[in-house]
Amino acid sequence: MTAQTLIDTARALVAGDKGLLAMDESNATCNKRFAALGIPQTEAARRDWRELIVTAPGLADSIGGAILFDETIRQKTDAGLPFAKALADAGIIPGIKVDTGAKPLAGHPGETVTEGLDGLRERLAEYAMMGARFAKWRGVIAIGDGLPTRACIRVNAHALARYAALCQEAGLVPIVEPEVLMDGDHSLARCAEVTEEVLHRTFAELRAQGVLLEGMLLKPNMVLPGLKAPVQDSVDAVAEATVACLLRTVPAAVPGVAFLSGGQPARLASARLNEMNIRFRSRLPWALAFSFSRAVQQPALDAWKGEAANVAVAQKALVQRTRANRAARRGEYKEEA
Ligand code: 5MM
Repeated sequence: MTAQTLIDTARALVAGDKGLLAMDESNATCNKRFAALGIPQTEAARRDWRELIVTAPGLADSIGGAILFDETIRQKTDAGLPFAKALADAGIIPGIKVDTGAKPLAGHPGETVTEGLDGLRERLAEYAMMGARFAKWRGVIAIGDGLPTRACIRVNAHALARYAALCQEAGLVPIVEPEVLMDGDHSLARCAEVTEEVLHRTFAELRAQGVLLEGMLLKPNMVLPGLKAPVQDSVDAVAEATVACLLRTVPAAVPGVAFLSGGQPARLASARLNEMNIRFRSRLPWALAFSFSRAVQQPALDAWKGEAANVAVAQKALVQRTRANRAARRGEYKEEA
């Protein structure tokens, strides 16, 4: 596997103003979202939901890559195609979430470290055989009283870089996702401070471990006030703070930044991405894209409710959100009725 292949894949994932679709919820997370709507929490229902997504007409117009979960990459469509093959046939690059989750960090109450490095080399080889061309790993950083600690930032950045190096060795493009959570009542300024520190440490580790910046993508949070913050800043202020933070921390060699949505309302996430691209796109060294899960899937899941009769309407809702976000990449998103 050459460096050029990694570079080509990383660029292809964000080419044509498209973004990524995160459909890599672990069973626990997927079941939680199903439970809220009274959908059975079974492997069959999860497969049905993923089939609805992968076969949605027009999905490939706005989505360059889709991130699968381990269970999903082993499942097939009704037509008998493995999901990774169905995506590739549609022109969407298949990817895979390879972390095994955020676990309590010893000696640091309220903080986690993401696990999954043991045996990762072998798992990556298997996923590559199944058709995956990129991978994803999420480190989680909480803001709170005395949080995050330096230790939490360091261990998560270190793990992200070890994962990224292993991915590139296996020919898979790493999506590096250090997520600063929205939970809490912290201000936009505090989120900016923490996100800047986390990204600085992450890129220092990526450099220390020899990760090829041109052959990776960054999946960060937007810089936002906490969900319970008394002041909820404007779209404009969020766009400015987010881009300022990225310009201070993300090397120009990285081809793309694809945001997570983190629990933002779907339309607000689109509006914020749109504002960043309207104001800054022409001056930025990297593409500003999206890698949303909830902000793309939730309206469709609400429409589906686990009923076969609702598949078409749910697919329309899904594709509508992907189109809205592609428009936001161009700075052409219009507020929806
Ligand atoms: C932050 O979560 C990622 C992006 O999703 P949102 O746009 O909804 O924030 C997402 O890819 C996440 O990593 C997956 O949903 C998997 O989460 P779990 O916790 O199930 O591993």
